[in-house]
Amino acid sequence: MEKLASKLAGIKTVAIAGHVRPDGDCIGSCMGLYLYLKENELDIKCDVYLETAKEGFSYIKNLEEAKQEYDSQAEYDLLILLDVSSPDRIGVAGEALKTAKKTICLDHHISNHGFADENLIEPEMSSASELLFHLLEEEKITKDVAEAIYTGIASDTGVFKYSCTSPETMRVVAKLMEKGIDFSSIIDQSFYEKSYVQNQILGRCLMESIQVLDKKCIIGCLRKRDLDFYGVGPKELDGIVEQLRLTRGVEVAVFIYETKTQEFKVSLRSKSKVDVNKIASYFSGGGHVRAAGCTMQGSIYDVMNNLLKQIEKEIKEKMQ
Ligand SMILES: [Mn+2]
Repeated sequence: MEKLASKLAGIKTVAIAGHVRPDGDCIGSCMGLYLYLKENELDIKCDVYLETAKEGFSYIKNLEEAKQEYDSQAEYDLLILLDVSSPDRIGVAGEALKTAKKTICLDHHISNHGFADENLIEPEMSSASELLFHLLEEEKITKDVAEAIYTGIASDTGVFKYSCTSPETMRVVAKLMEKGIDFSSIIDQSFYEKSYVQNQILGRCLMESIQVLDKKCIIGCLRKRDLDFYGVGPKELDGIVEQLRLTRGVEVAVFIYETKTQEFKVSLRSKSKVDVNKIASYFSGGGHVRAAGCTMQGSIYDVMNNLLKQIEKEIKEKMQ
């Protein structure tokens, strides 16, 4: 693969940007590239834009330098977008797509149609971070850069277990490990660690969960009053549905939380057979075969009844 350096001739200013509500891959790839350019391209002035710096990623060097607001006076020779699948998903630096002299997009989403001047889209790769690795010169990747890229790969592969993890992903990961990174601590901090209240609300939801449909389906539900009691928002409910899914014998996991009176957000996961995208789509939501979601109106009893009818239909169809 042609290295990024070949695209930097004559470039004096670079803006790096990711997508709205940045995840681990977005933060890891943006910061990895930012640190790499700062360390190796001393003539280039570089800014990185990330909407929010999520808690848990504070070990990434210079993360505090990421800008959360776009300076409309700024002019860049080059805008590099990472993990951004469409123009409307560019976070704070959306304006730069029009004003930068040249734009490059590095991405791995199959849905990316190529909206930048130059587009490097590799849907076979686990993450934008894995793609970025191939564009950098390996010997110039320092431990700090390796930590950021490793974070991105670990995040998008669900710590190397999702089907997007390839043997090539693991070869890249091996090279990052050789840079001396503390991979155990990175995985703990960026992926598994929860705040105390997050653990409390997870426990509460698991404790009150119920198994239905011959124990093939598990449902966990949190009401608005529970969320208010613990003082948690939707962002802090990540991972609950995944824990429900890991219940032995369960095929479909459902996590429901109340957003306002008579309105519920529903997350669906399946293990190996049921197409939860089909179920979510029935209720005007969507997602993937094994992970999908929708918003539903009505009382909690209506929501559960309507959902369970569709889940039962799918389970009967796929599991008999
Ligand atoms: Mn990604």
